[in-house]
Amino acid sequence: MVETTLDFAVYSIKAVAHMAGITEPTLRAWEKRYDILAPTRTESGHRRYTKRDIYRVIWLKQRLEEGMSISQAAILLHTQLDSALVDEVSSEKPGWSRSHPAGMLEKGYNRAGNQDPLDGSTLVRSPQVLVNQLLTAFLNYDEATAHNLLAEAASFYSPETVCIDIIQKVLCIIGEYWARNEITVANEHFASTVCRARITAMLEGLPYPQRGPLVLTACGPQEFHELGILITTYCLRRHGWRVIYLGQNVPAIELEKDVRRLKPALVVFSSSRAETAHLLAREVVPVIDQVRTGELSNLMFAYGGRVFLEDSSLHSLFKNKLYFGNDAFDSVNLMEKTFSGN
Ligand code: B12
Repeated sequence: MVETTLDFAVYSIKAVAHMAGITEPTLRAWEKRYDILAPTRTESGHRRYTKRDIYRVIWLKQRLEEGMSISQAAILLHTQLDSALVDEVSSEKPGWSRSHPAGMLEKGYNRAGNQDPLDGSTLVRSPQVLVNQLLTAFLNYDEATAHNLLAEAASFYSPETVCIDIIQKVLCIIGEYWARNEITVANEHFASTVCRARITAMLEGLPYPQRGPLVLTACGPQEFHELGILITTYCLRRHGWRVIYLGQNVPAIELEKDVRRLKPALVVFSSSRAETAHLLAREVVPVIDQVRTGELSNLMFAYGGRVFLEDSSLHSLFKNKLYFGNDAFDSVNLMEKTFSGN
């Protein structure tokens, strides 16, 4: 970390408590239990904090005011970039910015924004604040708030920001909670179902192209993580490609029937786990290779998904196949490249 004035340890516990608006015993308890602050000590043993520490404490306090528990907030704090955190806390209204990102404000579509009483402009929550508040809503099974926050995100931010900086980010944190046994699978389901509804709404807002090469998108055998491929479907359709999404856990034998019937130019699969990447390579790839005759002789196979970022050795299972990019939005460029000239 670059040392800046943010890192000068000059503030006493009394000063920090005063500036952050919490008591000294609370501050000491947070320090001891949640490993969030590591003040230096003077020769006489008194704690000395940095400005960065103060931002952290204020940020934590804001999360508690939104309904998060201190243990949840402390975990979340460890996933925050310090720079984003400082921006969020120190902006004139914490976590809000004057923003017109998706062009909706020009159309007068500002129902989700708050009016700034000083100049009447619209204030929009930053993506990071939306992530934090969505997380709280998911942990509390607060469906109405979660839907409203996602609707707000979709009104003000680009699809890329909604899908990657908000949905993917909050679900990644949900996954960490699940992995640490701090939430149930049902809670994970709840969060992904709400996000799925938003992605589906985005998809439904697009026209259905009638012409051009057909693309089939799907999750292979035993793969139930579908949001990534749904977003890929959205991206391709938004760029005018004809895409049919076949769903989760598509068995190779069923795929063969659909491929023979629909005669796509390309089939695209997503894998989130090594196990399903192996199944995809072992069961689906041979089917595609086998049907590639006659009218289907140019049929292509593409793959993607989070597991390939985690373990690049898995690419070797898909020799001569197309890797469609690290995130769903990459797929568009690869698609253009692959089919340019068609
Ligand atoms: C929601 C979720 C579920 C839901 C899925 C519901 C649904 N309808 O999709 C349910 C509850 C079913 C589930 C089940 C399981 N899950 Co789960 N799940 C998640 C979670 C929290 C979010 C996944 C998600 O939707 N992310 C949001 C999307 C948008 O992100 P994404 O998938 O990464 O996609 C992006 C990119 O990867 C890329 N991309 C994805 N696909 C494709 C395809 C192409 C072609 C391209 C170009 C790009 C691309 O583009 C997207 C946008 O950028 C993750 C945590 C995480 N870190 O992802 C765990 C996680 C993936 N699950 C995990 C596990 C272990 C499981 C289970 C085995 C156990 C369990 N939790 O019950 C089962 C297995 C089910 C199965 N057989 O598939 C682990 C996987 C660990 C590993 N490496 O093996 C994770 C990482 C949780 C963790 N931290 O341990 N899960």
